[in-house]
Amino acid sequence: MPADGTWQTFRGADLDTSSDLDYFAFTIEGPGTVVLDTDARESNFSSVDTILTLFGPDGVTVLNRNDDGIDPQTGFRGLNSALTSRLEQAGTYFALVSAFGSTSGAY
Ligand SMILES: [Ca+2]
Ligand SMILES: [Ca+2]
Ligand SMILES: [Ca+2]
Repeated sequence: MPADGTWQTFRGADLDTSSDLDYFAFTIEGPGTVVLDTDARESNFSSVDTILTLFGPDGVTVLNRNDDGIDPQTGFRGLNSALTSRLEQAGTYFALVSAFGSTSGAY
């Protein structure tokens, strides 16, 4: 997940129910671009329809949000969310993965 060419992959993440909220924290040491994506449908993990929300270091400010995106690695287009954000300040940021509607499952 973190910026500057480092891919970090979380495997086995799961929205157990449609109201589950999964938070991921990551820290950057300077300005950079962060790329986030979910692979539920692309990788046939499940049919969950993900939503990604990126929060600033205060954990409250929404910096970016995506429901249906384009995978930055593969170009896969669908209900999996993906987003790219330029972050100007060092700090710990938070990404939230949640489910659209009544879907749930691994992503
Ligand atoms: Ca979960
Ligand atoms: Ca979606
Ligand atoms: Ca991907």
